[in-house]
Amino acid sequence: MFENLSDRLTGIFNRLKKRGALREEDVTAALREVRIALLEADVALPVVKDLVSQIREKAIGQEVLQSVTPGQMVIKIVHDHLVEALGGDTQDLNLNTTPPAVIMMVGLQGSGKTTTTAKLARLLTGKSRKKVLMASTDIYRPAAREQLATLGKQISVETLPIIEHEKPLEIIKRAHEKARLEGFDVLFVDTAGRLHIDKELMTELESLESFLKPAEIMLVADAMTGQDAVTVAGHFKDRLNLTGITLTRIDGDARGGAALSMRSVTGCPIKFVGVGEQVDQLEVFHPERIAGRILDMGDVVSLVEKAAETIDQEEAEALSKKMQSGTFTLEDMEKQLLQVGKMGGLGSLMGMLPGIGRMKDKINEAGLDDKMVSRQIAIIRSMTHQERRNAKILNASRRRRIAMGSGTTVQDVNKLLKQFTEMSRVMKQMKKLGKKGLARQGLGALFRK
Ligand SMILES: Nc1nc2c(ncn2[C@@H]2O[C@H](COP(=O)(O)OP(=O)(O)O)[C@@H](O)[C@H]2O)c(=O)[nH]1
Ligand SMILES: [Mg+2]
Repeated sequence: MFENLSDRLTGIFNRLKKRGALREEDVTAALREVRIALLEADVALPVVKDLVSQIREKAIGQEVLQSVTPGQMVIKIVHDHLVEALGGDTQDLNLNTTPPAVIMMVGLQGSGKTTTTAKLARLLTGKSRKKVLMASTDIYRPAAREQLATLGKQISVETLPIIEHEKPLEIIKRAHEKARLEGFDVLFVDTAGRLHIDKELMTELESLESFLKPAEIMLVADAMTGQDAVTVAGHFKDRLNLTGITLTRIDGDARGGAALSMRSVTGCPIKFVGVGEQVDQLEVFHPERIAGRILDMGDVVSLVEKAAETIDQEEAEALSKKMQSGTFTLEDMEKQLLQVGKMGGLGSLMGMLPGIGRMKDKINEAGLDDKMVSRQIAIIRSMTHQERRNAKILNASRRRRIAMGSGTTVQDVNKLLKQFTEMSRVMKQMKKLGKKGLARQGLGALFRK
């Protein structure tokens, strides 16, 4: 089997002794590997070309963070770019129209339209408590409409009664009328597919679209289709106003390249992924998961992220300004404590940062553990905004109230305030240390007794 991308990039960058900014020739060498990885993940060639040139522009000249290798840095840059290319945030169904909101499902035969229709209907009737009607216009495949009816029974969602010899346009007119008269919120139209794109089908779908004016036209595509995905998606996009994509069979061993291709060719967000045959096996699309799958790079991204957060230069700078103006508050301390949590707790933090690793003994001595961190956060959260901004007003009665509110003792509150004072003091001293040292030292101050 292939080595994964991290191994390959680490190999390339092992030759490098010097750290600092990523140089053009190193980036070029790395991107050769990235290109192969993308092609292996079944991303279509034109899409790969685009991605690689965009990534090159971003990577050259980037500073390599301390505590990660240049290879890891490149992977992080590639990963972030893929996430962006996949559409960044997750996206919901658009039901924002006069009811019934019509959701039209399109795609090749066997892509998973009927199954996905039922999955989405189940989602909407369940959590969102919508009144949902489903109708199938697949008059070509025997028993295609019965398949939807059976699924409907299974999930207790109504389907349009089947009338023999009705044409697709007649079916949807009847469905729309029923939905309107009987106060349905959402109408799913599960359309017919073909094994390949054909003119006749496209014309039919266009006429359905112009009658229904759907709030969503969801392209359902099989994640395993790889390269073909681009052509298919392109054709649908040319003829219909696609608004979203559901990628099915992501539970198979496809590496997710189809997702990138689809997204790039249609410009439509991927909204859901099918993760199995059962009606509950549908998930909201998460770009990071697919990006991770495409790059097959294990923990590298989270490692770099953690390192980046810890020595987040901007944050350190902001903090440094606060120090200088003497405005470090309990709110800032809470932010720092939350960061510890985000980084996977103290244990994983210590493994990652040499600066913290050295403090291990002190940490043990102080009896500092993850539980203590969440207790401290609870204490700060039990304070009023005024108190968080001005710790000086915390008199005995306020401290008693905070202890009660956070389920701790007054001793705990006192201890936290002592740490806060100590942190402020240490931070003032650290001012001269410069940006990089600051964030780390800020945390370090927590570990003093
Ligand atoms: N493993 C897996 N199978 C799926 C998924 N979605 C659909 N299928 C299966 O794919 C086959 C075709 O699905 P169907 O909904 O009938 O496709 P349609 O022709 O587009 O309506 C069925 O056997 C489904 O159970 C999925 O996300 N994962
Ligand atoms: Mg079907």
